[in-house]
Order: sequence, then structure tokens, then C-alpha cells
Amino acid sequence: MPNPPELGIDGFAIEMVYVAPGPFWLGSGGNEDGHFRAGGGSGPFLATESWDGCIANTTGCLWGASWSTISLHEHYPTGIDGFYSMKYSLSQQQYVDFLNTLTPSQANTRRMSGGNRSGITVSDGVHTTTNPYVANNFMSWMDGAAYLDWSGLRPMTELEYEKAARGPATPVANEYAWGSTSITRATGLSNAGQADEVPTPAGANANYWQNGNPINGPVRVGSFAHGSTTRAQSGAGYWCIMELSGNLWERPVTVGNATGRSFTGLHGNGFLTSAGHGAVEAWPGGGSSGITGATGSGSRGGAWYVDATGLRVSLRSGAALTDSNRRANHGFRGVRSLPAAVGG
Ligand SMILES: [Ca+2]
Ligand SMILES: [Ca+2]
Repeated sequence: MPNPPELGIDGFAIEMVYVAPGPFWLGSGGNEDGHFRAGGGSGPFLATESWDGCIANTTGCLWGASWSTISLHEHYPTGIDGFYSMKYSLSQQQYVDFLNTLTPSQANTRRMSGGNRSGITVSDGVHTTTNPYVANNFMSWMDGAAYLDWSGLRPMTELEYEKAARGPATPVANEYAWGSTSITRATGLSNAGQADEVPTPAGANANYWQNGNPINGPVRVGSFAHGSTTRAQSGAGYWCIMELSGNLWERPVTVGNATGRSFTGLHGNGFLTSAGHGAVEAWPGGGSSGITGATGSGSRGGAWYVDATGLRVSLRSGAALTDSNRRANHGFRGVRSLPAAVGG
């Protein structure tokens, strides 16, 4: 008997955080651009099991920007059912590991070109990065969608983004992801690029722009949590999901246009197109060649190149903005529905 062909098997772990089912608030009651509020009122909206996905300026519906009366797809993930979220924005090493499983032509489609602390290069078909622990920037919507399809995850929605940050807590007007309006900016790094990279000065809890940014890029994922830092000191959301405010923009599915609202929350299945594009039914940017556009996506939470007001949980100025570019301040984070919620 001939020996069977050798198979290579690689395993990749992604740290996920459980976001519990249950009601939560959308909007902070503050004055963020485009913020959500309760229909027929002016305060935040309490999303509960009894909400049918209506978006209207009437009691019992979500309201915000200057929409006409509309509704979400019946399977649009609202966050009420709970989900698992990546604890961190995708790191450069995680993205390199992904690139190294692809065919050369797929990897060529998905590789970004560097700058602003992005250290990914390719040599003899093998990708490496000089900043493995730093959040992966220059991610287009299509890059992120391909990674999530490959890894069996899905994009979060902008409703899930607010839940991941705020949890079930009562909103604080204009709050950041750690539930308050106080913020301390990182202006430098100790052990830059290392596994123990920590932003300075002591007490810094966010990476953002204020008349400049000496760091000039994203920092290590999770780097604000060290020693015995509290939720606020580490810049964490309610369930300790990190950097939901600042560092790199989150890229959720919007409720602000029809393509976003038709999202049904299907998970990726591990298979990309031969050209390296993600392909999952009803994901933003999808078409006959896979996910090659960004319509239906948006941006939330601010970044290193954005001032502090841009980091507010309920800011929606970019929530429905179609952006298919690879930008120095765009990252990516995926989620997975709880088993009971799959298939609606
Ligand atoms: Ca972020
Ligand atoms: Ca697929």
C-alpha cells in the first residue's frame, strides 16, 4: 500500500468574549452626531425582546437620523440575543497567519502595503510582520470580510457594537466604551513593538488624535490593560472587550441604509473565491464575484487619527458611510452568534 499523501493541519485560536443575551440601551442621551434615540421621545432607546425591528419616530421604535419609517430584516442581529465578540481587534500576526494559508493569488488580493506601524511583508511567498502584536490597520471592508468568512465568524452590527461597549448598563451621556466621559490620551510607548508594549504616560487609556499623535499608528491589542487596571483605566467595554473606543475604527454593518438592514447574520464557511474574496449571502458589499464592495458597512468608535469626540460609543457620523479603501486607521473585529440564535 502506498503511503497516503501528507496533510498539513494548522490551528488558529481567536480569543472571544461572551456578550450575554438581554435588553440594552441604544444611544447615550448625549449629543453625538446621528445618535440613536427612542422614537417619539428624546432619550436613549431600550432594545428588548418585544421590539420588532421597527425604525420610526413613534413609541416602541428605534429612531435617530432623518430616516423615513423602515424596519430591519427579521434576522438582522440586534444584540438582544447575545453573541461572542473577538476580545481584540485583529492583530497583524493573526492576519499574517491568514495570508499564509491562502493561494498566492488570493494572498496578493488581501495583502496591504504597510506604513503607520503596519509591518507586513512577503518573501518567497511567506508573510511576516515586524509588529505581530499591534492591531492590523489598512484593512478594507473586503479584507475584513474575507478574514471573517475564512474564520467562520461574521461582522458585528452597529447595534451589537453599542451592546458590546455599554452592556446592560444605564447610558452615560457622550460616554466612551468604558462607561464614562473621562479619557487620557496615550502619547508614547514603552517596549514598542514587543509583546509587552505599553502606552505611556501611566494612566493612558486610549489611542487618539489631539493636535497630532506621536505614536503615528495603532498600538498593541489589549495594551491598555496591565497590572491591576480597572475597566476605565484599561479602556475596556462592559465585558472587557478591548479598544472599542479608539486605536482602529470598528467596521460594523449599518442600519443606516437598505443594504445594511438586509443583513441576516450568516456566518462565514471557511471558503473564499479563487480571487481571495469573501462570499457569504447578504453580507455588505457582496455581489456575483464575492464581497468586492463596502455598501452596507460603516465605521464606529474612532481611531488613533481621530479626536476624542470621535471615540464616543453612540457617535454615528460614519455609521452608514460606504468606504472600501485601505485606511491607516481601519481595523476589523468579528463576532459569532450564540448557538441558539443561528438560523433565526
Ligand atoms: Ca477600536
Ligand atoms: Ca464563503
